[in-house]
Amino acid sequence: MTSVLKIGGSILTDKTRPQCARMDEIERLAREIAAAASDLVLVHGAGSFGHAPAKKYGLPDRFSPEGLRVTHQSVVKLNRLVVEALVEAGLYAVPVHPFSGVLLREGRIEQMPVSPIEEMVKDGLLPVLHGDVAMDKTRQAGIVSGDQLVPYLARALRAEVIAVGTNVDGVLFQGEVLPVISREDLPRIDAHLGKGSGIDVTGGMRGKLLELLELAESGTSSVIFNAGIAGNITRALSGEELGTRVVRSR
Ligand code: IP8
Repeated sequence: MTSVLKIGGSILTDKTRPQCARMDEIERLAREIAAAASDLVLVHGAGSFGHAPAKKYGLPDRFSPEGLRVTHQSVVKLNRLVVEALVEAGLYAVPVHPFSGVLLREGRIEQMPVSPIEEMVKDGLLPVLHGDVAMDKTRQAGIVSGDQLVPYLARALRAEVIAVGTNVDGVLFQGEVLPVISREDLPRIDAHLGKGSGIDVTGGMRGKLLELLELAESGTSSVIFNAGIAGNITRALSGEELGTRVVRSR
């Protein structure tokens, strides 16, 4: 049974300060994953390593080879910190950089090599992907958010546990966590969906939710939970109910 876990950049970094990693949180997440992980693909957000340079260079709206290079190199730095912490926690974590293999069309993933990732998981490795820049067939420059990678990987790997860790308790509506949400609830809650803290070029909670609602419509449910609370990552990976479950509409 394969699991896909995403940890948001707001947990791993201070999104208000460029290239500011929260090492204590990265190490905690590594320990929690080590306590629960088997057959796992990890995706992490870019946090201030990605969103700050992307905004500086006007990505993805403006094509800038220098912007692509600088932003990619910056997110690779965060990925290295995450991978090293996971290795330190005893896992066979390996980096997988989307920029090297993803091709977008109109901002959506058109191509991505998933077979190597499948083999890594089968053979006990832990592939660690991240939000990244990517080439776009129609728009030249693009950004591939971890939130778009999650449903793509979940479908391709037929994952059974899909968990998206953020810095809030789930999808909030009028101060309360919605335990379950489907596409039918969207019109009612849309105006209340947070944009997230700090600089975010990929849509915060709304962007995340839209991706997962689409995945749910194809029959695969997922959970959005607070990864900032100790123990929650292990709980989510064990399939425990917490946060908001995103399900298919009735
Ligand atoms: O933090 C964004 O990825 P995300 C990637 O997963 C860049 O949305 C380069 C800003």
